[in-house]
Amino acid sequence: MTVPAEARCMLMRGGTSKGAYFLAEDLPADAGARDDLLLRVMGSPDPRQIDGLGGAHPLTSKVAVVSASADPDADVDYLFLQVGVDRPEVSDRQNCGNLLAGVGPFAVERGLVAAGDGRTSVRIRMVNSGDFAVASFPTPGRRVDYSGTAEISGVPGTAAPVVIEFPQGSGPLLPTGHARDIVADTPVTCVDNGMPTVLIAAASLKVTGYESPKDLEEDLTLADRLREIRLEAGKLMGLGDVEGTTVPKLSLLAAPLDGGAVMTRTFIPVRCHTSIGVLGAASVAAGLRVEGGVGEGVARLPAQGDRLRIEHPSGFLDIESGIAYDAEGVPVARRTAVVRTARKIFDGTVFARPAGAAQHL
Ligand code: NQM
Repeated sequence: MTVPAEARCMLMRGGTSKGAYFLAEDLPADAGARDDLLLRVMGSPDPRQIDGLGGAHPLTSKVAVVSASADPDADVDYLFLQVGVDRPEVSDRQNCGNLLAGVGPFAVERGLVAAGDGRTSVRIRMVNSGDFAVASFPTPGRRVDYSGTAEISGVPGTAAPVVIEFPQGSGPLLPTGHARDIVADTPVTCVDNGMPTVLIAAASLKVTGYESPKDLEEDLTLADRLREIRLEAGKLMGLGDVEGTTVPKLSLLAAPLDGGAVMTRTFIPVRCHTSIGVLGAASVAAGLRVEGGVGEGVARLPAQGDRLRIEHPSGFLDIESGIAYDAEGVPVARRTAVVRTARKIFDGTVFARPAGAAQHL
């Protein structure tokens, strides 16, 4: 297998994550060769990722692969790859709604989509799940303008808003078929509105849900409980053995502190998120609305409207998300919408660490 030593790459912040964006044609077509290159580009495996682009955290060890779409309902295909930090793994088992925020601007920058005069909408097929999203963002003078006044918690300063809308997803909202399951002696709601997520009342794990991510990560008893719950819930959700995968995520729920609907601490799945993922928040929001779910008695849902404020360790994420019940009484997600921001950080050629310095699985 010959793996190239360099590739054209754009580093972007997408929402509260950061990742390397590539055109599919700029990476090897063979998935093994591609993953080998990406590990070396990111500097993995190494807890500091010192010899690559990665930022030593799952939220900054991400890759977006973008190409023109053959699907008549999409302009571009977006494949998300999570690159392990200290493990030589590249996973396509999950989506990322944060890097998604950079996909439309990147598609315009690379000439895959022609910019509109003023605003551009890009229809995106998320290859990992087969779901669709539409991202729209300002393009004055037919160029992407990253500057603006939108603010998102977890990112300093302001930037241009990227409005992302998700029509109804393709899979069941409740993958186990129940609003509530008992998993490893713990009541949970398993939900998937774009990100398979296990909702758990923080109190049922004997934590408050207001601890810092660092304190929660250092709680080894909690880590064991979460691992046990995740393995069992993964099976119930039809995901099989999830020991080595990044889904499902786990969101601990507590009463809101600042006027929102709920406070969250989300494990992705071992590290505790410093905010919350976009699709993770979409899943929490939909899960809170399910009658009989574990959010009941914890969350405070607004009396009307689809907008919910999900509180998290660095602020909040506002999301529009509603559910409806079908003729059989099964809850289904309706449209979800969110505002993110994104920014081009650099564009150029990335030089990968030489082969042989790490072992590829
Ligand atoms: O849920 C982190 C992130 C994510 C995923 C993760 C995401 C999403 O914050 O849509 O964006 O859950 O691994 O980037």
